[in-house]
Amino acid sequence: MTKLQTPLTNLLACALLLLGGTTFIGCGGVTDSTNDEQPGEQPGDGEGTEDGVADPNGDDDGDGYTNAEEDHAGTDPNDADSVIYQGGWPYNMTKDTIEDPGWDDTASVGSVLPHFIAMDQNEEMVDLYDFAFRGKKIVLDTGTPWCKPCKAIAAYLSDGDESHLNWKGPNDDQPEGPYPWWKEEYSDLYQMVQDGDIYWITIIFTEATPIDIGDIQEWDETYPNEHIPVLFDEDNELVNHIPVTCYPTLNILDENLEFLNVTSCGPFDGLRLLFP
Ligand SMILES: [Ca+2]
Ligand SMILES: [Ca+2]
Repeated sequence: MTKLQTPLTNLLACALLLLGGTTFIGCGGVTDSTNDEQPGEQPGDGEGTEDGVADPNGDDDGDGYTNAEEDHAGTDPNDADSVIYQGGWPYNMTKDTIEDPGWDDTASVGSVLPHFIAMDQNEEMVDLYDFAFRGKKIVLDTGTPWCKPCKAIAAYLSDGDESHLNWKGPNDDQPEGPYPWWKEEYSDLYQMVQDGDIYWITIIFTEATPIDIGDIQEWDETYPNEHIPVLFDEDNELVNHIPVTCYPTLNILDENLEFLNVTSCGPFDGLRLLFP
């Protein structure tokens, strides 16, 4: 491994990878070792209860977080500028009940995600345990800033235009068409993210060429979606836990943060799980 590897050589690492006879157009070579919908109940009417105590399930300042959530997190339930996450990501008042397995073991199907906390595009530390217990699948979308198919997915999720998922193969006679991992029946994916049916979390990590939070912010500005946190796995903590060896790669958690699949390479398994 060399830290002197350039983005150009990174690009050359993008390849056609054979996965059990299925061609995966992606990128490989991880070498480093090292809100949507409002959370909680419906907003209250701001009047509080008869005895003057705020309704815990209300949202007196209308910032998307309930009075109880704000009291729990230490933000001001009467100040809309005081929020738990600028991104509006969910908050989980019972996350302490999740038994953190730690980072010693690698992921397996049914194992619980270790307590992963990472910086988002707003430069806030986001706790993935805040996404638990909402009855929604949580997609861990891992990639690097220079990975072309990762960008294709991000572009599609930004505006819903499936043509972003087209690519042109290396052979002249190969027609342009969707990436081999994309199927027509997945076309509801964009709407599922927009409607908050699932949580989509993009995780950008370092592979050979060091990156910083500016790269995460640039990604979010290029492919904006107010429903998608873009997190910086600065120490490749999550990436090494799975471990991810090529990208884009999708791993899905259930609402209890248990891995429904453990995939090191490619979006095939994750997409199939989202559309059973
Ligand atoms: Ca509030
Ligand atoms: Ca507030």
